Amino acid sequence: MQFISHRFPEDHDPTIEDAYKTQIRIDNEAANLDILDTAGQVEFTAMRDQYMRAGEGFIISYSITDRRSFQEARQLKQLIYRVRHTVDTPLVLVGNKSDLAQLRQVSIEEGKRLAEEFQCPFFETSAALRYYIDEVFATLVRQIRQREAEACRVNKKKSQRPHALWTRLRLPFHRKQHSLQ
Ligand SMILES: Nc1nc2c(ncn2[C@@H]2O[C@H](COP(=O)(O)OP(=O)(O)OP(=O)(O)O)[C@@H](O)[C@H]2O)c(=O)[nH]1
Ligand SMILES: [Mg+2]
Repeated sequence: MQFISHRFPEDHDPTIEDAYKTQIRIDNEAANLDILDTAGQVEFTAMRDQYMRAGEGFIISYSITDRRSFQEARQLKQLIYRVRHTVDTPLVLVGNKSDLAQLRQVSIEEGKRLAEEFQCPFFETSAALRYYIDEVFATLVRQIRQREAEACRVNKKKSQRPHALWTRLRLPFHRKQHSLQ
């Protein structure tokens, strides 16, 4: 909500599933975002496999004041891996509630280490104070774009390969034909 509408509801209204659409410019290029705010509570996680399969990128966020949520971040990453069968998924790890330093249970170093393990960018944010909120989304969009560009390069190479192989296969015939003339 801070990202989309600069609002911060103080109460905890457990999410079942909320969807938001917005358009922003990142690195001078328009990005149409379809954001799915998913449920943290287990009783609302029925759709988890579907959104993990369909999502182009993920923000996994825990609360720095709640060690259990940090452990759940690792479980979520494993679930995403199990559903998608690839480690190559655009991802940003977020430790939220950085304004509540006096209640901290998870250090910045632990967050950074987990992000290294995940091989993804890491931010400590405060949704309450709107710290690093835009940066998280911009970073995720960059990750998605990077992955798309890589996929394009691989596909291009693949589509060129049969031709190259065919040329190589025909080469001896060409030579023979020439030598016969
Ligand atoms: N101080 C502080 N409180 C926060 C921050 N972010 C969220 N909260 C509070 O933490 C509680 C839970 O926030 P939610 O955004 O509902 O958490 P959630 O992870 O979406 O919860 P589920 O929808 O049940 O998964 C609310 O009371 C928020 O006001 C923050 O950055 N700082
Ligand atoms: Mg929620």
